Amino acid sequence: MPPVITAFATSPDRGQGLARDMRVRWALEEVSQPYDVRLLSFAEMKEPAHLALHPFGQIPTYEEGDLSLFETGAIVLHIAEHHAGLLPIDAKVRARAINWMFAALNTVEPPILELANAMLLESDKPWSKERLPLVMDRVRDRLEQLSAHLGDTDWVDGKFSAGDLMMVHALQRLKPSGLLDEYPNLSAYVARGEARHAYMRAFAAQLEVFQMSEHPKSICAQLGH
Ligand code: GTB
Repeated sequence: MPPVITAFATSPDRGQGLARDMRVRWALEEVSQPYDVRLLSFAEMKEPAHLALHPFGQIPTYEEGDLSLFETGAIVLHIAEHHAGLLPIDAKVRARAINWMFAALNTVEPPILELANAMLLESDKPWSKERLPLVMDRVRDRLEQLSAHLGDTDWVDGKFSAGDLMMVHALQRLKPSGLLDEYPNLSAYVARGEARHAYMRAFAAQLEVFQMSEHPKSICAQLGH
């Protein structure tokens, strides 16, 4: 039985790859593992059956036999540890790749999420205009540092790894802000991630869910299901 992940039945980004099941789909595609998807409405995410899998009522989750995981960092690490392709064999290089997964999640992503919240949820607040530049500068600090580290290399530490997967996905969230364009090597880094075949397969699968929810009949006909 393939693992089962959960995802939005109707993603707010209209299936554009920003919801976090994308990380898990991408990781599974990188290691060529098939998977099934259970789609959830927002209401179903807060019901006891899902809360038993994810105490915070979010997607994605990952079920494999009697193992059930939540948090994309833990899920992608689990996949990478059990299948070749996302973590180097050499113990020290492997540890450094995991180091970059944590850097993506704990150091780079938090100010990016703060900015997304500021732009999406706080723009009507009287203090929003004054606060936004501060939040943007906190993101710039991290981008400056990451850009300096990356220089003209393709990936953060040698070959593509789970560290790059998490980093690229965290950075993608910045696209509407325009901040990524201020760092051409980071824009190119994200584009390199998006050009990977595994990424494209994961993206297409996520987009298909949204299209099916909008136009179930015409998409089914196109896909021949
Ligand atoms: N730390 C957790 C992880 O990495 O797994 C965070 C999981 C998470 O934030 N899940 C979100 C969720 O379930 C979906 S991905 N939210 C519903 C809730 O909390 O009630 C976050 C997300 C949602 C929508 C967009 N978008 O539309 O652009 C982008 C990202």
